Amino acid sequence: MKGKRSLETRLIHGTYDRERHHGSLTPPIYQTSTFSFASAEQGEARFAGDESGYIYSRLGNPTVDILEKAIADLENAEAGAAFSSGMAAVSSVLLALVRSGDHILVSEGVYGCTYGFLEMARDRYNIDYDLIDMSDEETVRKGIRENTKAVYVETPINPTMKLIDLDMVIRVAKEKGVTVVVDNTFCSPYLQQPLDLGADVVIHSATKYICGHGDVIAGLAAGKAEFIQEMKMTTLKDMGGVMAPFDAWLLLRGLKTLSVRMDRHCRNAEFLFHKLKEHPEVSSVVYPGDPSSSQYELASRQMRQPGGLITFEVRGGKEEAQKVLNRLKMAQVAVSLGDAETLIQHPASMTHAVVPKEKRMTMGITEGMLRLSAGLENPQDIWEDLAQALKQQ
Ligand code: LCS
Repeated sequence: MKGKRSLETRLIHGTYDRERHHGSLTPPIYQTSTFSFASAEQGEARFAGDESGYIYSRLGNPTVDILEKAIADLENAEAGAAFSSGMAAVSSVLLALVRSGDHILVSEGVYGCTYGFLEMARDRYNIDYDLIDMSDEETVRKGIRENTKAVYVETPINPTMKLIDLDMVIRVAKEKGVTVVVDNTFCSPYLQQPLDLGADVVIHSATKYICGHGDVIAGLAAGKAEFIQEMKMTTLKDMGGVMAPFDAWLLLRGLKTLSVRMDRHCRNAEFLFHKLKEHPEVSSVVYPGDPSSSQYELASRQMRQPGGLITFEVRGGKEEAQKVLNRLKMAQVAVSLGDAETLIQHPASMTHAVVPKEKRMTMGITEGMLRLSAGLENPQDIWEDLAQALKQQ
């Protein structure tokens, strides 16, 4: 965006106004549930919306506001919203967009609990959805129905690392006037900026790269001010998945180092990709930075760097994949991603266990697949650990 400082600088200086907070270098934590009114009339005016000001921390909190302004700035959005988890962001955004009888078109492959939410919404609340392969323009066009209110996309997809061409999907959705929601968790605003490509809403599980230290569960969304405000006053306020002030503070701290952490995550992932690709016990590796892959051109166009995640297939299926996990000495066998520690998990039995096996197969989640989130350790140390775990098969 014109006139703005570079993203690396905005991650640090951002939109936080120190003068309003006694010059405090870091944002203060307003650890309060409620705000006192000077008078009964002031309370009435605040509730009526005739006077701006805080009321109750589920409706707004100054520390959380600082973070919401930061994510809006980083995603080049008009406004941002903070949630108690990434799933609170996913569910609050989608429920604010649809009504009973509506339809959501979804990329074939999403995080397991997003799939679980969509199933629940269909079974209990009459909100239909289709998972489709979004690699083909005509399939996307045909997938949009009269009652489609949102196109929901993850790219790269968790855990298969398949990419979706945002430019194409957004263009087709716009032809039909449908809102596009992009889950940008795997990239963070540092690697990919879907709103600049025309998407309407961007979502993050801020638990991941934005936090970066494995100590917070949180979600963020950014988009047009009108939509964000409407969501805040409905699904966010009334379902109540709001972020705690201390968590907002930890995320504001995490944001300052996002660019340096991401550079290192990406560098480590690239190093590990080359090693894994050559390893005889590894039958396939999916990584957006693989120059021999058909996704490479799209990755180079859409993402600033290929990211910190790699998915690979171990020869011998689930049994062998589990053996590899059990032999690791440093990398942690854990779900989540984007932390300082290298994390590795078995999607079929962990993050995507909720997805029925035949659906998992259509999504490309095989029994021998492992997903690795490259940490910030020395890459050679990570590889030595992985290599000793793979070698003994
Ligand atoms: N969207 C994506 C792409 C995710 O990967 C996750 C969590 C969520 C949304 C939900 O965020 P949360 O509520 O957990 O903050 N993904 C996880 C994963 O791959 N392993 O553990 C959690």
